[in-house]
Parts: sequence; structure tokens; C-alpha cells
Amino acid sequence: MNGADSLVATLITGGVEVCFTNPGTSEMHLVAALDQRPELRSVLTLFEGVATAAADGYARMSGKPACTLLHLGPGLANGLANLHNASRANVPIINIVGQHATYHVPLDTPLTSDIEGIARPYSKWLKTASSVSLLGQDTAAAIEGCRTPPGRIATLIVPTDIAWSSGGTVGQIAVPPKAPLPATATIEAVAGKLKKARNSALLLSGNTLYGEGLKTAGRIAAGTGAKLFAPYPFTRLQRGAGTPPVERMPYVLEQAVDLLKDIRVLVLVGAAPPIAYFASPNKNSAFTSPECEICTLAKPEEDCAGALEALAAVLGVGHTPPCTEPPQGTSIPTGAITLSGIAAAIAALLPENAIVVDESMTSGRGILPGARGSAPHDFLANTGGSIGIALPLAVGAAVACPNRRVLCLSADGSGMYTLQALWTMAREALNVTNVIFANGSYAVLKREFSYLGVGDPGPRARDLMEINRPQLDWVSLARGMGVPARRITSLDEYAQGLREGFAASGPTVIEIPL
Ligand SMILES: Cc1ncc(C[n+]2csc(CCOP(=O)(O)OP(=O)(O)O)c2C)c(N)n1
Repeated sequence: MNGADSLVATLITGGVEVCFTNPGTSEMHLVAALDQRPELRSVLTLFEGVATAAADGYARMSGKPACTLLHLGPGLANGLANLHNASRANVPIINIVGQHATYHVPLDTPLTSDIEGIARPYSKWLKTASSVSLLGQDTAAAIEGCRTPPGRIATLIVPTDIAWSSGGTVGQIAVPPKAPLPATATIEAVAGKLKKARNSALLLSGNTLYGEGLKTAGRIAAGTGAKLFAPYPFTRLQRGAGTPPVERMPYVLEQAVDLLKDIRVLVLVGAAPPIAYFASPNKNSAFTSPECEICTLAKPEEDCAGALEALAAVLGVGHTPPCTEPPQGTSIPTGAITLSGIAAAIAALLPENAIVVDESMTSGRGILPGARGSAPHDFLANTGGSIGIALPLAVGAAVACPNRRVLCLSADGSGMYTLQALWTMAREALNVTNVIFANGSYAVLKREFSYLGVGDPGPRARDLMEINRPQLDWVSLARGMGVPARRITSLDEYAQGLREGFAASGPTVIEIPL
């Protein structure tokens, strides 16, 4: 067995089922090894930023790591922005990057670069393989590394001569470490504060925003009156009728401050204290009032869902029925296109168990609150603020959950970063209904410009925030990548487009001119 075969065999032994890739010459032996093992599904992407976000979406929905396979330093560099988002999402990813042959690196040929230097900021585990006999074990260590709670990016750099040499062995994978519970004293102290506080809230993150963790949070909310919040940048949030109501922190500082103004005890469960994305002159960046006490129940690397269970037991609410959203009767809006109508149509038509991937930016602020009583669904958001995540995140979510419908909401500016994801959706026949909010503008930047007190933008500044010259034609762009598309002119057509998209086999695109 050569090194490449040992790497792929170890991935398969470790339960890795998907590889999102854009390979090159230095990865050809790894491609040959993947060719021999169809049980590890290889998914081609046309840009590395699609591969890294797809691996993120897959991990968010499956709870398992996918691997990437990227070409040298430049391929990795193309994937970094969405690797940044993935690192903020605390998901497990095995990021495999090819390298020149060990004896070729010193020759400094055109594609040579400092791959470790490029990978380091986003890799909690990082290694360049140094011998074929150890490559299988390095791969096993990468799998263990990425599964270290709460989930990490493990980058394994593979020199091509190590991949092609014989003498590889399959690595032995240790049982992944369990996330530890916080100290009992911490849990009891938080329980004491919650019992005493008049206005309290839990700021949830990680695995407390879905499944059993969220149910337990719902019990605590029902038993103590504490509110449940999610940070604006969350990884996965379960929503809809029958799930505990969780309010997302608004992006806009003033709205977030207003939401939290009466909270006197804020308990962090795997979350960081809520702070504005950016500083503004003469404004405090914190969302909480100075009278609010912020205390930590669990850090991200601890067992957050377990900590909530322990907290519920101390509070005596372990069997209290969780508070839940009532089902919402919604009618399907008709007539002229409005943002509220778009949100209402989604709320009414969302299929049971759908996955909503959201990067609708300024156009979609009403969609998440509007769908609170819809059919149960999961919502995935941008965790790192690097735009261009939604379309490829939807690829990964659809690969992870072939029996669920994916609704991908993307603003036009954000969508243009990684629109090649549409080609992968078509090629893999992924059931993704894509909605593009075509406002022809970087609307959020216009708001930020005036908010930061820069004054009124002049013609050249305005020109840097308009993307309608020339006009983007998403219908042609989508069709050019094999995805059926339509531009709607009314809410009636929009509802029809959603219905058709949810029933289609394979992806569709709806462009909404705004
Ligand atoms: C990788 C990256 N580049 C640039 C930015 C800065 N940025 C933030 S929002 C934005 C424009 C967003 O426009 P669009 O996605 O069309 O949404 P809209 O604001 O129009 O609703 C830009 C360029 C960013 N956040 N990430």
C-alpha cells in the first residue's frame, strides 16, 4: 500500500464519508487512491472556498467531519475565508493539502509557498507528513485532532513523494475525547444566580441550540422564566413549532442593546459575551447593560448540553415540560414584491424538516423571526462574518442530509463570491432551492457608512457600494451552470417558485429583483 492509499483507508476507518476537493498535480496519487474507494464520496468544487464551506455545512448537519483535498498553498489560500467561518463555527474538518515532493520544495518552483504558515491561523491541529510509514498514523491523529471538542480544523499537509511511496499502513484511531462537564461549583453558582435574578437569560451556542440541549434549555426557561438567546453568528439553530423559542441577537448594536436592556443575569452556555462586530466612534461595543452580570456556565470546549442538564437538575426543573413555540397559521401573500411578503411566504411554505441556510443580509432580516412557528426546521448562519458562505454551505448540508430539503437564501453580493457552488449542486443533483436577493447593492455597507459618521457618500464612494453596473443576471448565471432558474415579478410567482423548488429533484434558483 502506498502512502495515499494508507491515508484514504485511514479516513474510511475513521468514518469519513465525503471529500470536497479541487485537486492538482501534487494530489494525483491521492486522487488515484480515492478512485479505488468509492465509499469515500469525492465531490468536485470549482473553487476552494466552495470546498471549505461545503465541509463546514456537512459537519454542521451530520456532526461528522468531511475532508477537503486542496492544491498546495494557493489552493489552501483560496479556501481560507470559508475556513475562517468554519473555525468560528467550531466544526470538525480534516483539511488535506498537497505539497511538492520533499526534495522538490528547496528548488522553489512556481507553486512553492509556506503552506504551514498559510494554514496555521485556522488550524488547531497542523502537521506536514514526514514519512510514508507514519502517514496513516498522522491521518488518524488528524481525525482525533478535528474531533477534539468542540470541533476543530485539522490540517494535514502531504508531500507528494510520501503519497506515492510504498510502505503505508492504516492508522489506529483513538476514541475521540469527551467534552468535560464544568465543575459542580460552577453549575451550583449559576443556579443560585438564576434563582435570585428577576430578569435572566441564557445565551446558547453549539449543541444547546438544537436537539436535547435545546429541549433542556426550554425546561430551564419554563421553570425559571429565563429568556433564551442565540448569538447573531450561530452554527445551527433548531426552529419552528414545538421547539423552545430562542431569540437571535440583532446585528445592529442599538437593537441588541434594547433587547438586553433589562437583563440582569446573562448566563453564557458555550457562547462569548455579546459584542458588536465592529467598533463605532463614541459607542460602547457591549450589548449588555452595565448592571448586567455575565457568568459562564460552560465554555465551548466543555459539554454544554450536559452542563444544561446538570443545571436543570440543580434547579429542580429536569422534568418540567419545555416551553415551545405554538404553530403559526400563515397565509401565502400575493401581489407586489415586499421583504415582509417574501418572509411570510417562506414561513408558510417551508417543508417539514427543511434546512435553511441564510446569508440574505439586509433583505432577509425578517425571515428568521417570521418562521418561528413554521414547520420544524434547522437554520444555519454565517459564523465568521466572511461573506460568500451560503451557497457552498448549502452544498454541504444537502450532501449530509439527502432526505431533507435545503432552502438557501443569499444576497447577490455575498452570492457572487462562491457562485460556482451552483455547478456542484447541479452535478450532484442536490435538492437545494436557492433564493437570490438581487438588490444590486452592498446595502449593508451603505448603512455602515452613515452609521460610522463618515458623512454622505460622494459619487466615488457610492460607486464602491453599488453592484448594478453592469446588472448581474442570476438567471443566466445559474442556467450557465446547469441550474434551472427564474426571475420573479410578484409574490405569487415567488410562492410558485418556492413550491416548484421544494418539489424539484435537483437545485433551482429564484432571483428576486429588489
Ligand atoms: C470576505 C469578505 N469581504 C468583504 C466583506 C465586507 N462586506 C460586508 S457586507 C458586504 C456587502 C454585502 O452585500 P450583499 O451580500 O449584496 O448584501 P446586502 O448588504 O446588499 O444586503 C461586504 C462587501 C466581508 N464581510 N467579507
